[in-house]
Amino acid sequence: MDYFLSEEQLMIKELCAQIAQEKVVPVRAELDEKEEFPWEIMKVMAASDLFGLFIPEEYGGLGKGSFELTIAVEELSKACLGVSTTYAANALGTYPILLFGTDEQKKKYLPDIAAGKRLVAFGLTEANAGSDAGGTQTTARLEGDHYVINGTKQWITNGGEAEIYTVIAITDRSKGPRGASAFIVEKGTPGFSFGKKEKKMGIRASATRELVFEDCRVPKENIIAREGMGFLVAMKTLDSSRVGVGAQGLGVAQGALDEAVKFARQRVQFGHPVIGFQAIQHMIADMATDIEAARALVYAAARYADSGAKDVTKVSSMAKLFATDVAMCVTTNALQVMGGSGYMREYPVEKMMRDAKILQIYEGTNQIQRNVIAQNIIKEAAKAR
Ligand code: COS
Repeated sequence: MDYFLSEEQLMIKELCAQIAQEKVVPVRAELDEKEEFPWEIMKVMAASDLFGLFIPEEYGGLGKGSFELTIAVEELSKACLGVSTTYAANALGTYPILLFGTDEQKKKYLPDIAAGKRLVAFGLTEANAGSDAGGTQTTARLEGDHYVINGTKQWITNGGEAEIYTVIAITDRSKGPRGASAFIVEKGTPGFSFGKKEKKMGIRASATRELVFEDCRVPKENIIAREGMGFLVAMKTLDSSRVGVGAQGLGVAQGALDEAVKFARQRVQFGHPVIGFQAIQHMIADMATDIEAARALVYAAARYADSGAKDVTKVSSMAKLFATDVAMCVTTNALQVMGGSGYMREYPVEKMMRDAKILQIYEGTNQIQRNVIAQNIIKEAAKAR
């Protein structure tokens, strides 16, 4: 289908497709096997200005939006979700500064982020605060000109590799979610260290670590927005970022379908290429239809977000939910089309299936997305009455 991309958007798509083919595809299996962080690919993306896509020009970026980021993430995800997670999580970590930062904070951090000089990570999740993001235990206490942060964040994408961290901590426990605040913490700040790198089922090129804060003193000007706005910062950040997770689902699904079609055209059984069998054709037709529906929804959600609409929560959750469920279904069925070959590491589809699973879990499980969608429908119905 033609989504009427502008010339500039087509250029971004082609550039990312080229990086994916030339730089990602040749090394993705090795990065997965060795659990190696894709620094070389990140350098290529930085040199191509791709880290600045969604950052305003006045802060050194290209001044584009969610839609352009979606296209970039989709193309990278066709090749490797470990690589695209590294890139997309950088945007996730940047949104708190972009959406709520002061001009000084933006001037201080965004140009380096846009240039890809400093990678970013978002620190929300904790051992006992996963789906229940309001259950944050990490604390930040104001002492003179500094906040003193104590606590541990868990499963943080880009942890250890990133230079800049946007972190949610409680400044007033008596206020529940309204007692959370958001902070910028730089790598190297005394009292801030990292746990071991997690061993994962998929997206093994991406780094996942604990962030450990032990009397970590950050200047009080590093608070994002005001005390008590941390939960809102986190929710608005996720509203913006979940469209990108949808784009990841879309990309990996398309990548898996392309592999399955290529395989089925050359695999001969009973004297015919298996693509000639209706059982295979129907699976391919279903996969392609699901992917197109996911693309239409993800692109519409990204364009809606770029229109300046305030109420993006429901549609970004829908895009994440639908496209990532499609990703799990399509990668599983693509592997099935390829039979025993699909299960082997010689082909990329088993990795795509392992990688796809996280999309239904991170940035809010798909069960949480359904809660968010339903809550918003209930609110809309109450308003309409
Ligand atoms: N935008 C603006 N405000 C929002 C919001 C959003 N997207 N989501 C919630 N809020 C507001 C609510 O309106 C409410 O405000 P009031 O106190 O004025 O009524 C406040 O925030 C608390 O909201 P709620 O009561 O819905 O919070 P819950 O503790 O029930 O949690 C969910 C809400 C489950 C949606 C939230 O915790 C969540 O998104 N969890 C998943 C977290 C996640 O994605 N983790 C992955 C980590 S990042 S990889």
